[in-house]
Amino acid sequence: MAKLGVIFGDQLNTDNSVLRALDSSADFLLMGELADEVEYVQHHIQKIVLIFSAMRHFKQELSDAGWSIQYHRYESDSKVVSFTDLVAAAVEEQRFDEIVVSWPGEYRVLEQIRRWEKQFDVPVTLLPDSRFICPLDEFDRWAEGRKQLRMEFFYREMRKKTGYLMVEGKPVGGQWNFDKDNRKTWKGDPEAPSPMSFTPDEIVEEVISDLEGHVEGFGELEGFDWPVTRTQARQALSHFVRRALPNYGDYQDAMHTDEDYLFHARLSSSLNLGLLGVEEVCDAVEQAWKDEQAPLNAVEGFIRQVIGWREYIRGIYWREMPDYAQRNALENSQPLPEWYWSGETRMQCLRSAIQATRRNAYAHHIQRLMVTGNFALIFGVVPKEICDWYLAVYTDAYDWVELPNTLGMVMHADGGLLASKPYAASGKYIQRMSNYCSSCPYSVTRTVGEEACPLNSLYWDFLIRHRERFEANPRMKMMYRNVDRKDDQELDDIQTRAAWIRENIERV
Ligand code: DLZ
Repeated sequence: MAKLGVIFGDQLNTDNSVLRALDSSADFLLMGELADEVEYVQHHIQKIVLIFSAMRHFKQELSDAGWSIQYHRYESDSKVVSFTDLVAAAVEEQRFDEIVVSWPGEYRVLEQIRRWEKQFDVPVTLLPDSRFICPLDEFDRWAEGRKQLRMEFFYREMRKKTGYLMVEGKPVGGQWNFDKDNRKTWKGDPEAPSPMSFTPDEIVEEVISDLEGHVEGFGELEGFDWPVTRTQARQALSHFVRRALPNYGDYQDAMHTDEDYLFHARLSSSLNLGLLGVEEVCDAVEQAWKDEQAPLNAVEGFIRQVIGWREYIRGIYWREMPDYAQRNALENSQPLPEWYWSGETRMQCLRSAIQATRRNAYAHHIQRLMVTGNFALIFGVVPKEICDWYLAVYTDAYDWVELPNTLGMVMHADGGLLASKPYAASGKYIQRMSNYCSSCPYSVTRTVGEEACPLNSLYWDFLIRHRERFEANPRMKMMYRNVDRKDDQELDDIQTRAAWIRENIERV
């Protein structure tokens, strides 16, 4: 009897373990565009169009390669709305002796899969997700017995394991991490290259027309130019390596109102869809360093994000779920401001980052961490609300990557499991790293009063509110010394201003 393999929409890698385990001449594949997946958060419309377009292309490639594949297209009135419905319809039509899937990207999907064996009376085999280089049991072995799970130590293990930027067992350049060299501000020079842009092909146009009038989504569709095939993703990779990588490190943390991407790769959507693999991306980047086309700080910074941070975040997700999603260590209670969806706030940094997100379904890491993230942290947004926002608005966001990044790194809601201190900052940081403040109606040099930058009072208020938790943290001693320099009147005024902002957040 034949086997049934399910290919998830974010696992479009040609080395998908389902494809390796099945026989194209005897077995069947199943893929589906599903209402439940479209609706569980209000995804950016570009994210939905990207996933469906990439899925349809992949389906075509599999058919051309001789696979028998059943593909369910999105229909607003279809009774097949979930992965379980999709499998139910397939096993009703034909008997299979095994259902084979690769480990999904989201816990809620894993919960569905775990019910299938009983529900359909067919054995289910769950294979490792081959889009990652660190298997989950290897991550667990690394994490076992450690009090703190610091990325830096995990990253070193991955460097040793892969051999990237290693010579005779030692890191090249005598250091593991060149992050300190990656904090330059950008003032228009060197010129920032545009990321590679892909004109929507017939399949993309067809997806757009299928969704029209049925799925609204968040943000703008106009300007959709994402790579939707592996061939396009590889072109985007070489474009990045040639044009942006040489300056990627220096300006990694810079932000500017005129440039949405600066020197960032914009490859995360392709990596997280399986269109690009970890090794091919890191090989290309390392080669640029060997060819003296890109400096070590850029190459190391990039490789760290891919074999360090990305793998580490995934390990944390699967180790800590499901209760991780419920954590709220700072006991936040503020709802997410409405303007996170519209971008209609007077604060230039947030306005710029959110409007770019509406346009592009993308923001780079420092906009995510230090603008939209920092505000949510110091304002005290309920973690679930900000996590759902991050999950919705970016083309690269799936629960495995978004949840630990937002709940742990941005919101410190896991109590410090992932980050040794909260990344709280005042307007001063934004001023240093961007040109946002020069066109903002608020004054970054003021903390209280109507015209004062809201981030300033919220920052001090955050430190005051959480003093008990953070004052003994060695990495925050300096911050509390600065709090202690303020007199009672000043502290009072700060808290009054912060309380006003909380009460009037939709007008800020
Ligand atoms: C995010 C998403 C969306 C919007 N739509 C689909 C879909 O229709 N079909 C699908 O297979 N996957 C979709 N995804 C990704 C899933 O939500 C989910 O993250 C992964 O499939 C689990 O690996």
